[in-house]
Amino acid sequence: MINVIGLGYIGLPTALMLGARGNNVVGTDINADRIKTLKKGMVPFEEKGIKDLFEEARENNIEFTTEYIETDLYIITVPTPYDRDTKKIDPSYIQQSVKTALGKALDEAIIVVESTVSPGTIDKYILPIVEKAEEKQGKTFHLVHAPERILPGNMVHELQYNSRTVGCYDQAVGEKVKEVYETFCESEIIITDIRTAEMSKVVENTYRDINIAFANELAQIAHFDNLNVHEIIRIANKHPRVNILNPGPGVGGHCISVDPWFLVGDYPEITGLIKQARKINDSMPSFVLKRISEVMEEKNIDATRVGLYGLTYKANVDDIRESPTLQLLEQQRLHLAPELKVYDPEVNNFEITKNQYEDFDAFLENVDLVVVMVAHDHIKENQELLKNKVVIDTQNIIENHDENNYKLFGL
Ligand code: SAJ
Repeated sequence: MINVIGLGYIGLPTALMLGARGNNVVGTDINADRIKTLKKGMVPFEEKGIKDLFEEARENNIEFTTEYIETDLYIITVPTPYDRDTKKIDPSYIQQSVKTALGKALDEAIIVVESTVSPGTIDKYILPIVEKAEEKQGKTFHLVHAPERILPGNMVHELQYNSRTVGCYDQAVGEKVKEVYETFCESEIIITDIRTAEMSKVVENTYRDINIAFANELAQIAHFDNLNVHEIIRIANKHPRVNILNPGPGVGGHCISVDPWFLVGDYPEITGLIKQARKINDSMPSFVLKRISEVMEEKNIDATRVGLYGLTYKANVDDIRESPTLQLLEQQRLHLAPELKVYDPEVNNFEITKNQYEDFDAFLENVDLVVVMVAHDHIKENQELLKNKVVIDTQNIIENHDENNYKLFGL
């Protein structure tokens, strides 16, 4: 029996996938409302393919509860919050779940931590808890770190086809965990030590942050010199060894904008590049704000007639954590400015910002300048509705603007 602890964006798809592939799974979450929703067979968030996966897992009798169960395999997928000022992670959720699991665990049980942690966390904050429990209970427990590696928006597919890393202290334990992951993972599963597993996970997200920062810096350079950054990138990417990413209004989500700080925090003297990349990406919402004020001035538009399209941190998801739009609104608040109007078709909570619209038509009626912050399919499919608007397209998705007479500005 596998007990998956923490049924959020990562834990729920993981539990469902394990269940769907014939494992006995119990999913545990401290949030009683979430458990109630799951017991009714409802998925608490949108994700491609998750409903079908849920059905398959239910056919295999997956269970949900607020309790930890007595078993020999726990998979911990609780969040790792971080302090916004010190950038240090707060391992307390992981510590608490490991402690509770150890209170129930059978002798020789394996505890797999999937949550992303800053390198060194397992040795420093989790291992001592396990050793203490072993001593107290006279049992043996095993710790494994198998960082999750799935892209929100494509989780079900990536769970199955992405390669995985299993970090362990003991090769035989790693092999056992690998066998479990092999029930659903069709790609390579690499066994390594715990510190290498921790570091490689953080490095993956840092790599992406640095590459996005390069694209964003190019956008700022191109704007300074009145050049089209997208055309420059399109041409440069024809080179066989060049693959520049897309500039945008910033980097959001709970991964790429967070993990690089772990390295900066731990190695402050030797992470100049990583820190600079973070700074560039964090500067993008302010850059967009500056672009808005330039265009308002040029087109003689009042701030009350400016609307931001998109609140989520990326296209076609409903997750708003650390989103560039929220960062931009935060900048506005710091300057004591009234918040701009906002609309997002993916977001069902209408209390996120003050001037948030539920209805796209009403939003359009009330704005003259639309700033496309997120490349949702919805706006790609409805772009003719922007015809009589001035548009700042931070995502480079509005097409044929000349024919349709858009007054279009880029980043
Ligand atoms: N972005 C750009 N330009 C680009 C690509 C992305 O501005 O060319 C922005 C997005 O709009 C978004 C942010 O970057 O705001 C991050 O989006 P993303 O889709 O690149 O990644 P995440 O944060 O959703 O998920 C990442 C993934 N990591 C990598 O691709 C290395 C995922 O595989 C990880 O599992 C996840 O972080 C995690 O949990 O760590």
